[in-house]
Amino acid sequence: MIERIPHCCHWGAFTALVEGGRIVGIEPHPGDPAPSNLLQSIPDLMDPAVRIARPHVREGWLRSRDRTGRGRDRMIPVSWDEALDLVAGEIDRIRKAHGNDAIFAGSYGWTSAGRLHHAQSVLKRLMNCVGGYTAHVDTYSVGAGAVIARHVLGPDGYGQSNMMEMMAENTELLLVCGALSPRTAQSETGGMRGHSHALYLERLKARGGRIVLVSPRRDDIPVNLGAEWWAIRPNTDTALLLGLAGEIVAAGRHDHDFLTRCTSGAPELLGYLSGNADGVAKNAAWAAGITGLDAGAIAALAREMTTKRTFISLSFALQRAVHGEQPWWAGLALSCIAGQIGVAGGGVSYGLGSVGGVGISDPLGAVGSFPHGRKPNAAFIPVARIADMLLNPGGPFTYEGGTYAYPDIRMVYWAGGNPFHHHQDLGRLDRAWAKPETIVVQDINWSATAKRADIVLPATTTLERNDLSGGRRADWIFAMKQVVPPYAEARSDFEIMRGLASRLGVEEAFTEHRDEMGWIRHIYEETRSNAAAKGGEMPAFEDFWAVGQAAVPQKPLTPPLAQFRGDPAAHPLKSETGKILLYSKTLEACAYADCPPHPKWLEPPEWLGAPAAKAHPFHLLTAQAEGRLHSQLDNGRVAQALKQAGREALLMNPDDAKRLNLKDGDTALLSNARGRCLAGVRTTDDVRPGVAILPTGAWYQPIESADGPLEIAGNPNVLTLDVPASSFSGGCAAHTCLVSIRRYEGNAPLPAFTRPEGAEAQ
Ligand SMILES: Nc1nc2c(c(=O)[nH]1)N[C@H]1C(S)=C(S)[C@@H](COP(=O)(O)OP(=O)(O)OC[C@H]3O[C@@H](n4cnc5c(=O)[nH]c(N)nc54)[C@H](O)[C@@H]3O)O[C@H]1N2
Ligand SMILES: Nc1nc2c(c(=O)[nH]1)N[C@H]1C(S)=C(S)[C@@H](COP(=O)(O)OP(=O)(O)OC[C@H]3O[C@@H](n4cnc5c(=O)[nH]c(N)nc54)[C@H](O)[C@@H]3O)O[C@H]1N2
Ligand SMILES: [Mo]
Repeated sequence: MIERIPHCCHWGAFTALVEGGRIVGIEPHPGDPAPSNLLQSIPDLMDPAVRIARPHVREGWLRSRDRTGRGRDRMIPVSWDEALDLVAGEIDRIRKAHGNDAIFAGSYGWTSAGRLHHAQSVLKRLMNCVGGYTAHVDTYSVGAGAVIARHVLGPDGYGQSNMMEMMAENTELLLVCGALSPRTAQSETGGMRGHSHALYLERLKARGGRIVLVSPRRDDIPVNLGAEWWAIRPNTDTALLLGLAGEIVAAGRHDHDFLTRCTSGAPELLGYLSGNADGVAKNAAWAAGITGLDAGAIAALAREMTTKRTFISLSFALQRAVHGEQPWWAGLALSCIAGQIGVAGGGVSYGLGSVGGVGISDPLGAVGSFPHGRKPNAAFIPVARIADMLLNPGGPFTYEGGTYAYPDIRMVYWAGGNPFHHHQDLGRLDRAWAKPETIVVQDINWSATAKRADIVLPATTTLERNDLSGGRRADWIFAMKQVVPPYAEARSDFEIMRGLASRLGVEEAFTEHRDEMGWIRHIYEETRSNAAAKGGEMPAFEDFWAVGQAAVPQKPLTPPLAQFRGDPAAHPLKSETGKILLYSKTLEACAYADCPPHPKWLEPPEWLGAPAAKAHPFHLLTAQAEGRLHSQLDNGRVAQALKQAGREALLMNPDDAKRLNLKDGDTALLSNARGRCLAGVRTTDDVRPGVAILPTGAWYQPIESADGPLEIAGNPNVLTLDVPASSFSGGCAAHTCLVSIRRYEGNAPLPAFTRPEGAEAQ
C-alpha cells in the first residue's frame, strides 16, 4: 500500500509517496503553478554514497589532539555516547580555559527547511545555555547590501513587501540589474508553496510594459518574455545607475520636491554627478565607457525613467562583490532622483527573484522559529570574515562604523552549513582551518567540511523526522511529517543537542520540557498568536497538523514607503536624518576609501577594466546552480544531469571558446593566483564575451598535481577572492574575480562522492 506523506523543502511543498519504508514518488503541491525540478532529487537525500552512518572521530585528534591531519587522517567510528562525551567535554574545557568567546558556533548555512531541527538554531540555543559563543552577523546572501540599505533607509525602510503584484499591475518600465529568474526564485529559506515569478512578469509584459535586463547573462530573466538584453561588464552597475542619474539631473528633470522633502544629502550627490569634485560628469557617455553598454540607449532610458512608472530591481548578486554597497545605494539614489519611490509599481527593490519569497510574501505577524535564547556574550564577526578571524586572533576588523577585535578561536562547531563550499578562496580557508584545537561538524553527509572535522556527528535528513516549515517570508506553513526511518545511526539535530545539553547540565533550560512534537506545536502557536495579535486568523494546531498546511495571513498590499513619501515628518525612517540618505555623516566620519559618504563608482581590484585583466582575461561569475541548492543535492539526479563531461559545466561565449580552441564537452582549466580547477565547457550565446560562469556548489575535491593543488569537480571557490566587500560591511565579495581559462591537457580523474578512509558505510 502506498502512503501519502506531506513534507516541504526550501524549493517547495510536496507529498512523498512511500511504500515499504521507501520513497517511490514525489508529487509537487497541487497549488504550485510551476514546481521546481529540484523536487525530483528528493529521494537522493537517502543516497548511501554520501551519508554519514554513525559518529566518527579523526584518528590524529583522538590519539594526540593533532591539528595537522584534517581532511587526510583516517576516521574512527565511535558510539554516540563516546562522541557526545567528547564534544561536551571539549565545550566545557575550552570555555573554562579560554572563555565562551573562544568557541565559534556562528555556523552559517541553510541546512534543511524545518524550523525546529534548524541546525544553526539548536546549536546557538545550546551555546547560549552554557554562556555564549562567537556568532556571525549578516549572510553570504546579503552582506554589503544589507548593511548599506539598513543604514540609508533605516532597518524598517529596508523591509520588502508584496512588490511583484504591484509591479505586475502598475510598472511601465522595469529595469532589472542582475537576475529576475525562476532559476534562483525556486528556493526560499524555510520553504515556499507557489512559484509564480514568471506569471507576474508575463502580466507586466501583457500590459505593454518595457523590460530591460542588465546582466552579463541573457537567461537571467525568462527568455520568452523578450526582454531587451543589455550585456553589461560585471561589477559595473554602479556606473550605469549613476550615469542614468547624472543624465536626469543634467536635463533638469530630477524630482526636486521629492529630493528636498524625503532625502538628505542630495546637494552633495548632485555635485558629484555633475563632476564638481573630480571634473568628470557622470553621464551616459561616461557610463558607456565603463559598462560597455551603448551611450545613446542609456541617455534614452534616462529620459524614459522620468516619464514612465519605473521600477528598479537589484539582485543580491550585485552586492556580493567588492564595493557591493554601491550598486544598491546608487539604484536607490537613481529612483529618488527620478521621483519613483513610494508609488505603486515604482521604486527600487533588493533581491526580487533572488529567493522565492522577496516581493511575493509579507506575513502580517512574525513567523515562529526555534528560539535561540539570550546570547550572554557580545563576540561576533561579519559572516564572511571566518578565515580572517582564524588567521588573525586579536586583530582588528571594522563593521558598521565600529572597530572590533577578532576573538581567539579554539573550537569550531559547525551544524547545517558547508564552509568548504560557501567560503571564498578555499585554499586560504584550508590554511585557517588548521588553527583551532577542535572542530566539530554535524551534517547529514560526508561534505567537504565534515571530511575536515575532528568529530563528526551524523544528523537525520528532513525526511527522517517531524518538523514544520516557515521563515521570514512564509506565505504558507507546512507540516513536514516523517517520511522514512532514520538512516543507520543518524539522530535529529534537536536530539543531538539535547544529548549535549544533558551532559553539560542544561537539559531543562534547553528543552523547556518539550519534545519534538511539543516544540512543533509551540512554534506553530507562536506564528498563530503573532498573526492573531494583528487580526489574522490561523487554524488550531490539530487542524494544521491533520490537513498538513495553513495559510499565513499577509499584510495588505501598499507601495513600500508610501506613507513616508506622503508625510516624511509623520513617518520618519530610522536613519541618521529620518530621511533617505544620499549622503551619510557616519560614512563621512569613517573616511573609508572603500565606502565613501555618497554612492560612487569605485573600480574593483578585479574586473574587465582592471590591469589584472591582461593576465587573467575572464570575469568569473559563480552564480547559484540551477539543479541544486548550494552544495546540497549535488549528488542528486537533477544536478548530475546538468554536469558536462563529468564535471561542473562552465558557461562561456562560443567566440571566446573558439579563440581558446575549446568546444562543448572539452575540459577547461580555470586558474589565477589563488587556485586552479577543472570544468566541462558548455558554450552559449546567452553569456557576454569575456565572462565565464561556473555555478557554486560542486563538491570540493582538491588533488595534488605536479603544478600544485588542482580542484577536479569544478568548485569555483578555489578561485574567488576572500576580501571584505568594504570596511563598512565586511561582506563577501565572491563575484569580483578574474581568471584565465585554457584547455586542460592532463589526465586528472573525474570527481566522485567518497567517504574518508576508515569511515563506515551503513
Ligand atoms: N563563489 C560563491 N560562493 C558562494 C555564493 C556565490 O554566489 N558565489 N553564494 C553564497 C550564498 S548566497 C550562500 S547562502 C552560501 C550557502 O552556503 P551553505 O548554506 O553553507 O551551503 P549548503 O550547501 O546549503 O550547506 C548546507 C549544509 O547543511 C547540510 N544539511 C542539510 N540538511 C541538514 C540537516 O537537516 N541537518 C544538518 N545538521 N545538516 C544538514 C548539507 O549537507 C550541507 O552540508 O554560499 C555562498 N557561497
Ligand atoms: N537553484 C538555486 N536557487 C537558489 C540558490 C541555489 O543554490 N540554487 N541559492 C539561494 C540563495 S542562498 C541566494 S542568496 C540567492 C542568490 O540570488 P542571486 O544573488 O540573485 O543569484 P546569483 O545566481 O548569484 O546571481 C544572479 C545573476 O546575477 C548576474 N550577475 C552577477 N554579477 C553581476 C553584475 O555585476 N552585474 C549584473 N548586472 N549582473 C550580475 C549573473 O548573471 C547571475 O546569473 O539564490 C537563491 N536561490
Ligand atoms: Mo544565500
